[in-house]
Amino acid sequence: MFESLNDVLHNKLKKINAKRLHISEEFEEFKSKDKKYTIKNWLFEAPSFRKWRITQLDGGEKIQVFNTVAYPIFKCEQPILGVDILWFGNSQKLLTVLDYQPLIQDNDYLQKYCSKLNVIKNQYSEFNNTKMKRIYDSNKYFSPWVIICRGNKSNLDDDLNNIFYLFLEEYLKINTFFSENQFLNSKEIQSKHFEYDQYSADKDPADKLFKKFFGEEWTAKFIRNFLFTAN
Ligand code: BLA
Repeated sequence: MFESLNDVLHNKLKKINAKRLHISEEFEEFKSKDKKYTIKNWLFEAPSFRKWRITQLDGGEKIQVFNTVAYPIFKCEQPILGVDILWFGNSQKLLTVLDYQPLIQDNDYLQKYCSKLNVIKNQYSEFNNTKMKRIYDSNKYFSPWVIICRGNKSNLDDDLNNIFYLFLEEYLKINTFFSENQFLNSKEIQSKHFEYDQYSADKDPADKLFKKFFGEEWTAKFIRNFLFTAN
């Protein structure tokens, strides 16, 4: 599932001259012992992005996940792109979280780099939810306009592809339109990126799933060496 999102993203990556990087075999594709769960990962680097990772988890009817994070180069203060999309087949529930994840919560920064999200979400009422449960702090690395949908099959079939396309398109425009930093220098950007990884590694509810499917040892390595490497 989510092949179409992955295709859209791979095509965009080609357009921005992204280069696929080698990753270790056990992260490229890994199966649970019972073969019910398969995780696949891709890693890219582009002139404006020091790291762009993609994860797809195929758990058949039970769970499907598409997750991607883009880290701009340290010279560039724009938000980190964060996407977490989950489909739970048994309950037919969709959870999507799409955000231009701000490095700081300064109002001018948020307006400049994140406010396009509001324009996008206003076109899709089912995605116009900003309320989070208490897993993450909504004021830390999330924008006021984070696009959240707790939806169903119709949201998955009708809107998700369009909204993902727009979300990606607008994010890449930020990168072309604003080349000068106004709020942070490279050193500050770097430390924000590392703090983001540390914070996310601490909070990400994915590790429970991964441990259950793929075991403690693989999960610890995966989180530290692929998802949130802080480098
Ligand atoms: C929530 N993400 C979740 C949940 C799970 C995952 C199990 C809780 C589901 C629930 O509340 O019903 C699972 N996260 C994963 C998996 C991966 C993962 C399998 O990263 C695989 C790599 N999460 C991110 C990124 C963002 C993010 C980049 O990894 C930013 C957009 C957001 N995930 C996010 C948020 C929630 C969540 C905000 C909670 C939603 C809420 O509070 O309502």
